[in-house]
Amino acid sequence: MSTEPADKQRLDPRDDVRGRSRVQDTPELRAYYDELAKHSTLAFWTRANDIEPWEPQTRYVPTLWPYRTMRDLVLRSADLVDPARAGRRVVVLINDSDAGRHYTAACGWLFSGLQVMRPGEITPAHRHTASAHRFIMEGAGAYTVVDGHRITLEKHDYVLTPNGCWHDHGVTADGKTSIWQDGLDIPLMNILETNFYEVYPEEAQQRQYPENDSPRTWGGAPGLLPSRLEQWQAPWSPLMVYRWRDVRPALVEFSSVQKPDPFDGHIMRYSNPLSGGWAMKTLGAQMQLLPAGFEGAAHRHTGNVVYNVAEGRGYTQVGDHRFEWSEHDVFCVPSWTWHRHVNLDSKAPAFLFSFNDFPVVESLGTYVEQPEGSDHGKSAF
Ligand code: GTQ
Ligand code: FE2
Repeated sequence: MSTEPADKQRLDPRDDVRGRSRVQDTPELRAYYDELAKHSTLAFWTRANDIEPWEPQTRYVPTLWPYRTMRDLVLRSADLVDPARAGRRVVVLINDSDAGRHYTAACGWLFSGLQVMRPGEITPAHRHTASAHRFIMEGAGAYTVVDGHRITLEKHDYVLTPNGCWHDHGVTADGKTSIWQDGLDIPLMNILETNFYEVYPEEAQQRQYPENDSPRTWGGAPGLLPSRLEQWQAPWSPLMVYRWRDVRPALVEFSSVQKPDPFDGHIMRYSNPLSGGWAMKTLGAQMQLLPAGFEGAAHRHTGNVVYNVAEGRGYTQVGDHRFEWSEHDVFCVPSWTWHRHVNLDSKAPAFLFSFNDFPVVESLGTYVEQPEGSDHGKSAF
């Protein structure tokens, strides 16, 4: 978005049409603009073409966080600060743009960070308006307690911490140093100015239910739901953890009978089993399998996505950037940016975990997708 004064703005030839702002500057107008500014106003036509772009203009840039570098940095934080003092010991992934630095965002209104916990450590219990979810990257013995539900966490499990739920996490004394990726809608909650925060009266919650009661109740077998339990009231998924030991074979089975999507290979969402929709209202997540040698076609869509490579090696072209990736590299695709995925392994599939703001974009009716070489979706209408 240009911050140049109106008199310096150059008219884009595309804007020299009826319905766009194309007012020529004059000394009288300039004096008028100065007067308006003194009264907390401005002339719409000096700003219109910027704030009503022909198509979405992202302020974020494609950014890669290679795990080779990130892992060392995250482990160093464990030597430097105690999670009880830090609140949460997290290295935040900042989009390489002014917007990323300003909003503490990985991409769009998505916050992301890498959290490390050593055996015996805990993150003190708290809650906030922001929703959170996590993808476990390495370690053993990690757990989280969400509103009294204790959930054990293993590598590549995906777990929810919905908005307003008390949560604390830790690694058991006999576990191993654990690293996971957090995703939150913190920038969105702050831009909406709806973000509250509270500390729990004790350092950690007492477990109020049997261990892993959420997956044991709601995730025993695909499609099998409890008949006689009270209907779930909350607007988020009652299934709070999605196990890699279930998710990986599900994608392999899916890919054995379906044609791959030209852009995303075989892609499945972590859904609310009661609705089939996204598991939370603001944050979505998916896992995709790129078949051996897969060369995806390019497309772009509204909505922001942050990826974490679960398995394999390949590259993703995002705008002008070619991000070569292998396990646990993180990268982002900003809204309306062309991208395509390639699996460089000719024998083995690759798996990409990703999270996104699609639930927000879809619920507002503003999801638009355009395949490369097509006019379809060139505008939202
Ligand atoms: O673990 O509860 O990366 O509240 C940022 C904010 C993690 C958490 C983050 C959080 C958490
Ligand atoms: Fe939190």
